[in-house]
Amino acid sequence: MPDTAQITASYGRRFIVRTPAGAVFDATTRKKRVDFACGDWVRISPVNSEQAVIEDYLPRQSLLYRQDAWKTKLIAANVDKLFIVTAAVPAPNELLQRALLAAEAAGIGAVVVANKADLPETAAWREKLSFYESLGYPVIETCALDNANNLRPLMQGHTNIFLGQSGMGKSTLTNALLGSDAARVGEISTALDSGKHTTTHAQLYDLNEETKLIDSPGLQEFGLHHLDAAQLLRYFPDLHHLAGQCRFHNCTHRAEPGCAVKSAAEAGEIREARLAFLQRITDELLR
Ligand SMILES: Nc1nc2c(ncn2[C@@H]2O[C@H](COP(=O)(O)OP(=O)(O)O)[C@@H](O)[C@H]2O)c(=O)[nH]1
Ligand SMILES: [Mg+2]
Ligand SMILES: [Zn+2]
Repeated sequence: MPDTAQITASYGRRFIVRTPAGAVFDATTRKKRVDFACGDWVRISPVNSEQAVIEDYLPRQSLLYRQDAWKTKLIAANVDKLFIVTAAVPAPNELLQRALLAAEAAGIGAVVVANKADLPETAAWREKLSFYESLGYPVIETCALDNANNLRPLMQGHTNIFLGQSGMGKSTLTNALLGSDAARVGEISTALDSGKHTTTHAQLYDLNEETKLIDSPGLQEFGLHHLDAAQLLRYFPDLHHLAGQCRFHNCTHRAEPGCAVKSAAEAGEIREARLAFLQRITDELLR
């Protein structure tokens, strides 16, 4: 008789699952293809008091994933708040913008964390992040080395996830919130090495009875192949109003006549950098 349980850790093909009563099992799947993610509620068949087999997953409230031209990688299921952890050091890449698109597409609320507020480089980064604040995303500054208490009110009652590049401080923030060293922290210098000291799998923690937090491995890439190029504008709060306004349904927003986005850019109504980002993602999806 199958029981239900939640996946609290996913190691590729092996999982840790926990029942509502608190029983924990080491679990494998029957199928070769693994389509379960940390946060999934699943039906399990216990094999003994320590091991179980995952039969199936229950309907998901949300699914966060990324996809490149070849494969799909599940990030987490049933998350309803995404905290994108950024810092001035190491150098931020395009991941923030991509993760925001993925959050919009998945219908998940997003918060931008500006960690390492203690570093002098943070001043310039703060300025860059003000753009995202103007789009309506909360931008919260933290210094994980002190505490992360200003994140607590935003997390309360939600299933939250920390997502971001390696070395931004996701695991340090997790530990600050848990008041323990449960999550493995990597030194900046080794964060991009073999992964020995960095987070290698997604892990779900309880902050309190109603509040969960998933710490995830650093992402170098965030493929968005699961998004539809024609729908892309809807996921940009600053370009949203231009959705459906281009003459061509499959407009690449480069040289087409009647491109509403190009017109808005020429009129100085939208940022050049955002147009360039939109063009890049559109090309990627149409390729
Ligand atoms: N100066 C400073 N360093 C931090 C802060 N938060 C984390 N770090 C350091 O950044 C490095 C990477 O942290 P880690 O939590 O492993 O990052 P993750 O890869 O995002 O999980 C470690 O050396 C941390 O001590 C912070 O607020 N300020
Ligand atoms: Mg980590
Ligand atoms: Zn266009």
